[in-house]
Amino acid sequence: MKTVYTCFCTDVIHEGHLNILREARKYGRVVVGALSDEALIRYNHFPTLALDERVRLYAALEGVDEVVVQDDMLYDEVIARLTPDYVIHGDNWREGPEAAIRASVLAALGRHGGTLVEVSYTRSEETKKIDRALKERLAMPEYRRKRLRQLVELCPIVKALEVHSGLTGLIAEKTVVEREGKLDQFDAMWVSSLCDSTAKGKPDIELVDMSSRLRTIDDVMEVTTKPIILDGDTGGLTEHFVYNVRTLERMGVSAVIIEDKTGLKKNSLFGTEVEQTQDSIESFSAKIAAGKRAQLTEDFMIIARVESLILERGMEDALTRAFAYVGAGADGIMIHSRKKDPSEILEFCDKFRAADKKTPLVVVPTAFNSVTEEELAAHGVNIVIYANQLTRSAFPAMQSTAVEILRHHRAMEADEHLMPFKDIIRLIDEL
Ligand code: SPV
Ligand code: MG
Repeated sequence: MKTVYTCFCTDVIHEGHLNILREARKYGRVVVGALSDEALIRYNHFPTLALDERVRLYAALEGVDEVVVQDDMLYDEVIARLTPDYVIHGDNWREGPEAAIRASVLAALGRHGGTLVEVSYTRSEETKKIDRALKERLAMPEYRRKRLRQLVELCPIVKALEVHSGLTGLIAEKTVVEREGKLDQFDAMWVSSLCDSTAKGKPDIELVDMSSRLRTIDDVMEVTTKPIILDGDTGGLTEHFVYNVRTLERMGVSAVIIEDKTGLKKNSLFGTEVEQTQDSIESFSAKIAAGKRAQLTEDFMIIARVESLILERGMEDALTRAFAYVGAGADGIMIHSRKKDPSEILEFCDKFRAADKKTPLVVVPTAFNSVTEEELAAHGVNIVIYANQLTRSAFPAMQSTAVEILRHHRAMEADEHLMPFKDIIRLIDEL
């Protein structure tokens, strides 16, 4: 009896999967791989069913003889273990980032003389509807809100990208790259005060009010499913912060990061070039504790941002504050620096981790941008935020287009740098 292997990475079975199984049975005994949570997150979506539920779902399907767990997005290990005579897959992976996975499957099958069978990919109205329903479920507040905590548990490091509009949200949601044969994508989104303000042509001094920030979040939420971390500036007055925590939680935001500054907040990247006042440990701890008391779910995170290194108050002050804020109930610590050299950030992380193994650590490597995600993870960092790169890349591109049009009194010269409109439209989902 020949063995046929196929890997499923879905929480919902539709006609397309049943079609693959029907075809598979023609070749022999059918083994279905259930892709692990970690691999699924990188590959296409956050699971809405636990791995054991997915295994049971697949095992109950007619024509499935065995279900195994596939731990890696690449099939090498599973193919070496099972040496299937056939691997069967939809033909939709011949192009795009998935083509690299297909190539590695062909190579792995070649090692023992196995064959790849491709069936025409089913894309009916019904399967589209099911895919959409699955995506919409991921966007619901009760699913989205808890996802940041889940990702911190599952991923070596959670990667967040700055967003400030529906369009930038779509970029964070949909950008997938192939690297070393595997697919990669962002896990979460950061609604930056700097970029949200900049998009409105305003300075980053808590001038853009919470109603407007919520409007931005809602625009992003409308078209995405990934979890959202809000840059909550100083959190404002404690009496206001508690209401905002409730609102954010209800909307499905996963975390707010508040910084220990008081008075007129200025952007941290100015450091000591401008006057900035750090809050007292007591006052900021009271704000964190009040926020935690206001929360209704276990999901939402209030992350405390320590500004001691930005304000040149020293490592000891940074650590003392971090431990105090955790004591006050903070669900995570963000440590910030504007030095190009990452060593003070890494020193903080090592010293913090020596005493606290669990509380999530967040960093924003804008200045110290040479540090890699792997290095950060090795020093105990859980979340890395790319806080402003989308805005900083879009602005010069738009400005040079404006200059080109003015120079040439027409748009033709600018056009060669522009994305065709049909490509932009393809980003946008239709219901
Ligand atoms: C932001 O993105 O608004 C931040 C990070 O707060 S930073 O600009 O580096 O202070
Ligand atoms: Mg900010």
